[in-house]
Amino acid sequence: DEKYDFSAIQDRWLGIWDKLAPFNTADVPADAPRKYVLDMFPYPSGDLHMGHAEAFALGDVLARYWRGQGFSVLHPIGWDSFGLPAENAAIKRGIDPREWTYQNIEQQKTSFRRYATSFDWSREIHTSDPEYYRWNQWLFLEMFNKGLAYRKDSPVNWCPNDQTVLANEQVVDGRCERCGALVTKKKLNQWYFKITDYADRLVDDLSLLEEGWQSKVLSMQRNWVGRSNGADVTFEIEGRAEPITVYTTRPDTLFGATFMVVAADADLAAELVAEADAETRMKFQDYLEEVKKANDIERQATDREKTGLFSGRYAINPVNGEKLPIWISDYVLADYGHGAIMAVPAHDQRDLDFAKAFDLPVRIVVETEPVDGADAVVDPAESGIALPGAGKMINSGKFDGLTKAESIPAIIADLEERGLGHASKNYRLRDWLISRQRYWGTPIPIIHCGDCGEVPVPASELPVRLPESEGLDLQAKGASPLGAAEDWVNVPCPTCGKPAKRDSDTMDTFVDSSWYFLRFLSANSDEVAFDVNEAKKWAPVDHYVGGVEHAILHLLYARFITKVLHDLGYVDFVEPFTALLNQGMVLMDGSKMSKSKGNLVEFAGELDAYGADALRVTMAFASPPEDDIDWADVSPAGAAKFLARAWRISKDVTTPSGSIADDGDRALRRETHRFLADAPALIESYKFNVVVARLMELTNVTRRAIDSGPGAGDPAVREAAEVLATALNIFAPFAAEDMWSNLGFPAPVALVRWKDADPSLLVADSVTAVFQVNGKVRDRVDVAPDISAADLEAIALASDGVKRAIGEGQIVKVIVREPKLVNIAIKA
Ligand code: ANZ
Ligand code: ZN
Repeated sequence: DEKYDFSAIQDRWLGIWDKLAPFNTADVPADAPRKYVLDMFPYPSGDLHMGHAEAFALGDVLARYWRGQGFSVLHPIGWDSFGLPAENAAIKRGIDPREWTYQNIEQQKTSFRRYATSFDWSREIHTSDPEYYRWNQWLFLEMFNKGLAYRKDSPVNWCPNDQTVLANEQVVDGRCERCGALVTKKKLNQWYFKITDYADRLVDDLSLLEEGWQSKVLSMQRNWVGRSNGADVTFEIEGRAEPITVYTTRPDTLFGATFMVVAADADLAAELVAEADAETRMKFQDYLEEVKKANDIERQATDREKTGLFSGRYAINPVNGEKLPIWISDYVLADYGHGAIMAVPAHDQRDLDFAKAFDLPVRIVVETEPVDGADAVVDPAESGIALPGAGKMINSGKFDGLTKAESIPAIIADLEERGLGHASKNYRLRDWLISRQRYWGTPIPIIHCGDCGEVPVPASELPVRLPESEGLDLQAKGASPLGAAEDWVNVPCPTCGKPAKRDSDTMDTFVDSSWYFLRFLSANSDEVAFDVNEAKKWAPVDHYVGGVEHAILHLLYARFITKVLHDLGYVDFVEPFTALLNQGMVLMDGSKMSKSKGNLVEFAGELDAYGADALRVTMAFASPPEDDIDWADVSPAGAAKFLARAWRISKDVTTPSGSIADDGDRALRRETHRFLADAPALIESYKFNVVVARLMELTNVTRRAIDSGPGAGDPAVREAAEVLATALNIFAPFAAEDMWSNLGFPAPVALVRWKDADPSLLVADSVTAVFQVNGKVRDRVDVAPDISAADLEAIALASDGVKRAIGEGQIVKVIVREPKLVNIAIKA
């Protein structure tokens, strides 16, 4: 007997698929049913790893499934090939980042091919190709012209190790996301995208994604934008013409303000102490130095010891005219709200901690119920615990007795009347810093002219190509390496012709990935970034598959740029990804795999050992896709065994193709059609592991039918084998293709439409009806459960056992309880 040989099967079908190119989607008519299935494209930083193996297996399941349902499926692939990892690796090895990058792309391509991912290779993109990044430059200029790209001087997160600016999102617990170095602050003139203009829409449009995205990811997006509602309140300052404005979410606590706090690094702080005594000024300078060492997260930590100093100045509370000392501290952030707060220690924990540290007064202004059976509310000044303050207002003059919900609008109206405040919103979200002082990225298409300022590179001169890296110091300290490319950087001003300089920064690679899903639609066009009609046809993406580590950054930027493109009239939708599948991680012995831990499972090694099919089945079968997979607990060898069993069935079938399944064994047919009926909903709700289990079951019952049932020649066996092949194609494309060929059909099985479930086969097949004559059982017959009373009576009367029992007797009455009983009363 021929044995299941996965590696021979792989070799055979790879060659045939290369010739057929079955997954190219060039000429799909606009009215064909379509799906766009996309995996987050990989960084080419080495070969594919087990994380890729999982994500791309799951994405491919969806792509192949929809093809099997008769859809045209766009399933493209590309590489996110600019960026720091590639550049650092290249520096380490002393070779050109370009060379290193494209070598890795080749390696990953080879692995993808072996993994049988069903991509449309004709649409392959690399973000580091000028054919791609020229459209980053186009996008930048579109945004520049709309006022959505601008430069400003600002303190930026600086990685002293990578010598580059980092976006807030790239700082994790105060450290560089890439290399782990402690991040410091530095002032630089930088390019920004004005994502804050879209803050409300980035929150509000999340409601469009409630069906397709995990609620966890939705709330991460919401929190990142961090919208809050409150009021701006103006406080006069003694001896200063300019008042201070503060942002508060609790204007109802205004009467409880007992001091003010200004962020130590806000300009206002320096200004306030400028006229203080020499000692205060000295103390302030020392303090400021200390503050600069901490990042925003540390500064706001509730368990951080409160530090600060008195500025020597006072503010006036607008509601009661009280004098409030103005303090300076780091727990207030310079770039949130107005960089200053009114402190309400009774009802805000950080303010209370500060008040206790510096012996400042505490005044309760919102009634609170005693908790846990206590007799009375404990004074926060004593307990050290701020009161939540959701009750009625007290100690608040004419507002006493109002609830929180009543008082907030009442106080805001009162302030507004007196010109001292108004309702306001605030966001945690900051504009997107896109400048990078690195080589391996998209050059910013701006020319700086002494006379004309920032001049866009004319569209006809795009792309601004990245100069060769040779001769450039890729590790130039604190400045972009491109600045030293004399021939490249010195150009005439496009407007006035005078000597001018190119901008030497490159773009954050999150710009590249913010719109790449649209580039696939016109991957080979040198006329447009993407064709508007193709976008209408294919986009938004129906299934986007990728790691939850991108739940904030990449998705937020892609959502933002999609809205920008919508407003510019290029796309007719506002959200790029209708449904999002965030796969879990592949772990080893309960922990993350890594070289340093010595628990790294290499994708290539597993591929050699078990083959693509067994790996893919393992990935799908291990757990629901959102859960982590522990590679120590799964069995690719078991998956291979299952595939061998399924494949063997296709070899054993003896009926010719085209034999009529209707004549086949009903029990087996029922199993087959139950699978066909259940699988779509299971796959569409990402229960891939259940579908694999069902295929294993179907394989087993088919084997039993061959060995100890109606036998290999029953048409129902052929039907089951055909369904196994078409369905297995989504998990195990090589084995499925070979099975399909064994069953006598031409390749590729991947484009064969799944058989529809026959509803008549889905009901319980039969029940046993009992026929009695004068209360004595005379016969038993299997009948359809939905048999009619008349049919059942007719069958009963025709039964030999019943006929014998009646003999010459006279029927007086027939009682039919379909489908289970017929009782016939006779007179002898
Ligand atoms: C008085 C008050 C009383 C406050 C109270 C809270 C509770 P979110 O929801 O995050 O927007 N705040 C304002 N600007 C700040 C800054 N630059 N740095 C640190 N804290 C700042 O938080 C808004 C609240 O955070 C504001 O409301 C303010 O404290 C504080 F019982 O004002 B609140
Ligand atoms: Zn000029």
